[in-house]
Amino acid sequence: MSNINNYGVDMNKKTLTELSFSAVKELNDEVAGTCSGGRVNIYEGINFQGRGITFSRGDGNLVNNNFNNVTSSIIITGNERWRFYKNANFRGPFITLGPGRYRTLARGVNNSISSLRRLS
Ligand SMILES: [Ca+2]
Ligand SMILES: [Ca+2]
Repeated sequence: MSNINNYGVDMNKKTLTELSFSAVKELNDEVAGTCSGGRVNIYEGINFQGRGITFSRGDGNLVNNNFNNVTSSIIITGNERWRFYKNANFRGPFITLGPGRYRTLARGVNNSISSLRRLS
């Protein structure tokens, strides 16, 4: 599997044709259009409704963004996995999610995420 983030880092060594082909091959148009090294979008409502916020690395305390314990849906672009924690400072129970669109979150995760970080 190629790694979009690595392509970003190594972009100067590769041709634009190679980059475009890899991105389009592995991601749908919507995701590819917003992908530039991996992002997560979290939303306060299910089905990506309500307020949303985007991170490229993570956040150790979602209180800072007025987003504590409200996340109900998630979109992950790029090739990285992300880890979402029940407590601030990357503590407590967590779930790990790969690229994709998560319209709802499991009971116990929904409205409980307080910090998140990109893995690798
Ligand atoms: Ca919510
Ligand atoms: Ca929490």
